[in-house]
Parts: sequence; C-alpha cells; structure tokens
Amino acid sequence: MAVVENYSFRENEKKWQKAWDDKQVFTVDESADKPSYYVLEMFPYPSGKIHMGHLRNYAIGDVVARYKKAKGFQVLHPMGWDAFGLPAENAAIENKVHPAQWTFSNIAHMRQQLKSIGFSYDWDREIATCAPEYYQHEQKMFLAFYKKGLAYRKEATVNWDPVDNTVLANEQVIDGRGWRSGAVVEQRKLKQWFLRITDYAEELLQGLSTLSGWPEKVKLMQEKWIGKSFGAKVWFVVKGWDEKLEVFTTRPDTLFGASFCALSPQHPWALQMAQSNPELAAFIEECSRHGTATEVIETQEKKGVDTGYKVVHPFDSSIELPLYVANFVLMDYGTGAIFACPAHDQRDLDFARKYGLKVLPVVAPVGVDPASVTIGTEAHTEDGVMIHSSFLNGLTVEEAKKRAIAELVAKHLGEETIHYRLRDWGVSRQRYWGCPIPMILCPHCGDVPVSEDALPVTLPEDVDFEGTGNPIARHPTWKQVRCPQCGSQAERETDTFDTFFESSWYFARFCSPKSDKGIEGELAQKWLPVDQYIGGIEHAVLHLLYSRFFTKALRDCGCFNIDEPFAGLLTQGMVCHETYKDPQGKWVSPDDLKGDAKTGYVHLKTGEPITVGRIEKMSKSKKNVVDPAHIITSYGADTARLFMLSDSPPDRDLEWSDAGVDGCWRYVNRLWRFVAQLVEEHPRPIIDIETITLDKHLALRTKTHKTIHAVSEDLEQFHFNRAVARIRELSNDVMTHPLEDEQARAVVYEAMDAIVQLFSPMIPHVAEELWSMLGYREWLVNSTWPTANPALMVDNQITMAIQVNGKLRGTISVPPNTVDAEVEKAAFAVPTVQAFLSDKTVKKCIIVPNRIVNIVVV
Ligand code: ANZ
Ligand code: ZN
Repeated sequence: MAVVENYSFRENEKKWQKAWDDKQVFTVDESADKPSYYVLEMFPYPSGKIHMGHLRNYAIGDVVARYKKAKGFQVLHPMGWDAFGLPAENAAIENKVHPAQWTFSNIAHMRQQLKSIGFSYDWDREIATCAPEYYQHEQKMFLAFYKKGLAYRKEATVNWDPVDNTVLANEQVIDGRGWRSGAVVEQRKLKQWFLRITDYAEELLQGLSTLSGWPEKVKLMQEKWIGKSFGAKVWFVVKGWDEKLEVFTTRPDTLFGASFCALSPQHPWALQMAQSNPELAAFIEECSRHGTATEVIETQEKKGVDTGYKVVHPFDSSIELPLYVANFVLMDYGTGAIFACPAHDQRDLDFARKYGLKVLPVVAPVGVDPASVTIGTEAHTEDGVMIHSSFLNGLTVEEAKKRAIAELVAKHLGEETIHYRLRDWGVSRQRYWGCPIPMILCPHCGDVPVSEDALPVTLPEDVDFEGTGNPIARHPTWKQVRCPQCGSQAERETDTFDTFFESSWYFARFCSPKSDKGIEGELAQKWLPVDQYIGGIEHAVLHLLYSRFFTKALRDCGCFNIDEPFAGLLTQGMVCHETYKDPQGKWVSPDDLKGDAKTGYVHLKTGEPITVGRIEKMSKSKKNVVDPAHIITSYGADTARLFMLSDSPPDRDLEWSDAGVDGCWRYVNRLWRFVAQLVEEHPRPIIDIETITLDKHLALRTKTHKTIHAVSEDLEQFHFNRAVARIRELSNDVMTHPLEDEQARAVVYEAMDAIVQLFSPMIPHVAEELWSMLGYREWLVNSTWPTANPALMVDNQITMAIQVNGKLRGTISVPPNTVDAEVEKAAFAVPTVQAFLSDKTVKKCIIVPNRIVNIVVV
C-alpha cells in the first residue's frame, strides 16, 4: 500500500485562494442571466484582528453564499468595515497614532486574515465607512432628511459620560453606567440633532408581521422597543391657576382610584414653580445628577416634593388631588406628567406609602368579593371588575377604559391616544472620528444646511487629541465658515454622527459601492432586500431598527422602492469557552495552563493549581479567548470552519474545545487520505452506474441520494451541524465499503463525489483539492449542486416493530410493501418473539403496513 502523508493545508489553501482570486470567481456579474441572491454578514469594526465571533459569523455566511452559488444564483456576498468609532480615537490618545492610520492598518491586517480563511467575498466591493467616498453620501441623506423634516435639532437632556466625555444614547447606559467606560452617567442639556424615527413607529411595528424570515424573538424585542400602548390624555384643572394639567395614562379606568398627580422634575411647570420654592429647586437639582436611563429611574427610590397646588378630579369636582414633582416621572414619555393610582401601579404605591397618600382599590380581581379587596405593599395590576368607581362599577377593565374615555370626551376633559415608547434617535456625538454633520450655525439665520456643491464636509486631519471633549471643536480654523445664506461669519456644526448612522445603509451601498451617486436606485432595487442577513443578537434592536427606519426614510426620499432591508435574518449564538482562575482568584488564559481536563490544570509558569470555572462567552476580561489566527495557522482554515459549523446549531452558543478542533482536523485528514489512496489504487471504473443491481451496492447508492437530499434541505434551513453529521455518516459508510469489484468502486466514487460537493461550502479548499484528485477538470467552485435521484431514495429494506400483546418484543427487516403473509412468517420466526408465544394461543395478528406487527395471544 502506498504511504500517504498528511494533508498539506498550508500549500493547498493558498493555492486555491489564489486560483479563485485570479479567475475572480466571486466577482458579481451584473449581466448574468441568473436569479440574484444577496447574503450579508454584519460587517466588522476594524478593531485589529478577527475574533472567534467573526469567524463563526462569516463561516455561516460563506456556507450560504457558496451553496446558493452552486444552486445557480448570481450571489452578492460583500465585505466592508464599520470604520468610525471611539476605539480609534482612544488609540490616538494612548499611542499617538492618527485614528485614520490606526483604522486603515487594522483593516489591512484583518482583510489579509479574512482572505486567508478563503471566504467567497467579492472584494471589488469592499467599503470603509470612514472614507469620504462613503460618508459624503450620508451627508446628502441627512440633508434630504432635513428637507423632509425628518432631521431636526432640539435641546435635550442627555446622558453624559464624564470619563469618555461624550453623550450616550439611553441604550449605551447599562445599569446607570457608560457602556464603555463604566462611569456613573450624569445628565446634561445640549442642543442635539435628532432623526424622527417616531414618525415611522407604526410602520416599523406593522412591518414586523411581513418579516417571516426573522426569528420570533427578534421581532418581539423590536415590538417591545417600539412599545405601542393605547390610552388617554386627561386634562386636570389646576385650582387657582388658569391652566389644565395634561397627563398620559394607559389606565383611564382607574381614575376613581386617583390619589395624586405628579410632574417630571424637568417639566416646565416644575422648573417654573421651583423659582419660588427652594425645597423643590433642591430636589430638581438632585434629580439632575442621575442619568435619564430608564433603568436608573425604575430602580431608584421613589421620591418627590409636594408643590402645594391642587388639581380637580375630572369626574367629581368635589375631589381635589395634590400635585407633586416626582423622580419616577420621565419628561420624554407621554406628557411628562401623570395621575397616580397607587392601588394598581407599583411605582405609585411605593410613593403613596412613603408620603402617606390615599390608596383606594378600584379593580377587584375576578371572583373576589369587592369588600375583601385590600392593598398591602403590592399593587394589583391584573384584570378584574370595577369597584368604588361610580358609573364604572361592575364593568370589566376593558369596558371601563372605553366608558371613561367617552365620559372624558363628553366633558372636554380628555381624549383617546396612542403612545409609543420609541423615542427619536439622537445622532449627535461630540467626537472626532465620525462623519461631520453638514450644518452651519449662523448667528442670524440659525441652522443652515451646507450647500450641495460644498459637500463633502471632510474631517480636519491636523487635530490634537490631548485635551478633553471634541477635538474638532478645538481645531483653530476648521469650524470657521461663511453662512451660505447671508454670508456672515458662522460656525460649522462640530458634532459627528452616531456610528449607527453608517451601518444603517451600508447594505444598500454594497449594491453600487463605487457609484458617485451613493445608492443607485436600479441596482438597489435589483438586490434589495438582502435575502439573508447574519449577525449577532446584540443588534436585535438598535442596528436592525435603525436600518429598517433608514430604508423607509430613503424610500420616502425617492431613493428606491423598498420597504424592508432584510428579508431573512439569522442571529448566531456566541462562542464560549471554559474559564480558569488561579488561587488568588485572578483569571488565567487557557494558553497559560499545563495538564488536562482529567488530571487537572496547573499554571504553566507558577505551577499553582488552577480551578476550572463556568463556560462563558469568550471575552478579554475573563481571559478565556482563543485567537482564531492560532487555530488557522496550526490546523488550517477548513478545520476551523468545520468546527464552527459542526458543533451546534448556528443560533445556539458554541463551546470551543481543543478536542473538538482536533477531531475536525483528524477527520479532514482521514477524508483526504482515503481519496488519495482510492484514486491511486482503485481508478474510477468505466461502467454505467444505472446498471448496478447488487443489493449491498444499491444500499450505498440509496444512502448517497438520501444524503444529498437531506443535506440540501438542511442547508436551506441553516441546520449546518446536522448537514455535517449526515455527510460524515455517509463518508464512514464509504470508507468501510468493500472495493472488491467494479460495481463497488462505481458506487464508492459516486458517493465520494457527492461528499466532496456537499462539503464544498464548508471546507472549500480541501473539497476543491479532492475534486481535482477525483479527476474533475472543472473547478468545484464552479460546479452545480448535486441533485438526488428520487427513485433511489426509497429504502430497499425497512424495519418493522413486532409487538406481543402491546409490548415490543423484536424487529424485522423486510423490503417495503412486503405482503402480509410474508411479514407474518418473518415475524413469527424471530426468536425473541417466539419466546412469548410458546405456551400461548395466537388470537390474531394485525399488520400496520411498513410499520408494526401486532400479535395478540391468550
Ligand atoms: C394612571 C395609571 C393607573 C397608570 C394604573 C398605570 C396603572 P406604558 O404602559 O409603559 O405606556 N406614565 C405615563 N407617563 C409617564 C411618564 N412620563 N413617566 C413615568 N410614568 C408615566 O405606561 C403608561 C403608564 O405609565 C401610564 O398609565 C402612567 O401611569 C405612567 F393603575 O396612568 B398610568
Ligand atoms: Zn446667515
């Protein structure tokens, strides 16, 4: 037997990458007469190197892209860089390197890494969002939005990160702290640019129901984020003041349980009243020291100050309620004022208990005697029947809501409203490394858009990153400009866009990446929506919601006629790894361990015993990261890809294990050695495969065709791990199939061809190599996907269960649709069945064709 060496991935992966690249096999041919398919993975931030999360994301995307290409689609599979953002600026401060230089050198390194993994990208379409060729188009978009009233500036209380010196979006505040710096967030007032995403709240909500290719959980998260609620506005007359207090409520049914009204500390009235009320002024000042984040407001102790004013109950003018300013009322929700019903709202109850205010239950849970309803420390928020509520008594909550609103309308004291939790999107950031907002602030004309012919507004390059705040604002000349309207000395807007702006339309730019028009309507129309989008669940709300909003806003600006950006969405799970700690409780990297799972680990350098902790998402802070670069240099890209795909379903978490990778590596080698030996010792026979009649060979043919069918189905449904398992199972059969004669060899070659083709989207380099070893001149990457022959997919043997008095006693293997008499004969001949028949009389034998033989004995 010939000595066969290990598969040389180093040589082969490079060879095939170069070959594909030279022939531009992944370059889109816009003129091709094929159906189009657009697969996109969330583009990376150029942090410096590819991590495991990227590898998994792109391995999945590449399977989809290569599979669709083989299925005859013209596939658009692009890659680019989400290149603006804070880390570049931080690097500028720490390492004294310009953000552009830092970013572009990271891009160069990561591009080379991606190329070494052999992903099927059309590199001609590469984009970097920090290039003026990219961001100039979003300046035009912003001006179009501004013209349409979709962009506006307003003074807003913002979350201020005192360490990063920047404004944070609410969602960047986690448990009251900055998401990056971890600093306690403060409140500040600033004039900020906003995009009117709330104009699209209803359409964004309705659109979810059209997204059948999205995971339910993502749609649910978006639905909650949009937060539509039906309710009412109620106008309370303020005693001794010629004003009505407007509150928003979702529970007008509970009005008879109202015990007080409350204003947000930022409510204009509160600020006005504070001028003559030092206690109130001090309280408002205290509140402003906390963040605006909902989490903070929900978890802090409920506190307030009585303004001394009274408001009149809309249904009974003899009832007067005190008016408070309370810290749990948000200014940017509803009207910034509430009426409180402590019996049925927990926040109101906490507040009422603290200040000794009235607590009157007005909803009795179904089946509970109204007289026995009492409220302790927990509010009743469930459904029920109205009590202590005059004309509402006896109605259900739903009925009472309607009735109460009708009464409010009749008295001109309120109206029905719909409310959304969704807020307008604040896009201003006081940062250098972002897209400049193309606006000029003129002392005479106010906000003036930069004129089209003066675009793009590019970032100044010679900036100093030392001081605090925004380096552009500190630049001596950049912001000095003449007002395009009146010509007087004016100033440029020095804020830059939130980096979610760039990622909200990049998928459209990939359709015409070099066009000086930005988005070419016709090409966007051809490719969009993206057929399959793949990325992390962490983007379930913001990025995906902003992209949906942009698509609708761009549509309304006449850019194209598309409603939704992503038809299909796959959110992949995380890559996890065991964690390790030394005796001092410090995290230890897997690279610093000696030993193994069985005998235990010690520290490589200190020899100290190591405790193994939980399996967690790979993260720098827990030191449980494995660098894909190491795996790729020691095992090759195909092995790394195979492991990423075979271990668990793509939407679940995956546990990285050295043993698992090693198993994949050994498998790739086994496959390669088998083919190398096969072609050397048993050349492909020249016989017509359809003439094969021997059962044992037909069984392998059946398995091959069944596998082709099942794997194709698996890939359609993104069940990559199942697909891998099936192909491996077939290959095990092939490798043990006797190669005694021509018929045997013919079916083995047929099976091997299928295995290589089915594996080609997952382990493309070794598959391409095996394909040529199997004798094909045409490249595998250009071959079409195999199809299963339905006639061969029928089993020639099936297994039937044999029951005696309802208990399973054995099985038989017979050809499908065997006549009953033969089945019976075979069943009675099984020894384990006979044991239960010996001293009994058979009453009857019922046969469920192809499935069960039921023998009844007494
Ligand atoms: C009276 C009431 C009685 C309420 C009751 C609830 C239960 P969702 O459902 O999330 O939209 N609310 C209104 N504006 C607010 C603001 N700016 N800050 C804090 N809370 C505010 O919440 C709507 C409910 O939240 C409203 O209904 C209001 O309290 C409160 F048994 O009105 B409710
Ligand atoms: Zn002017």
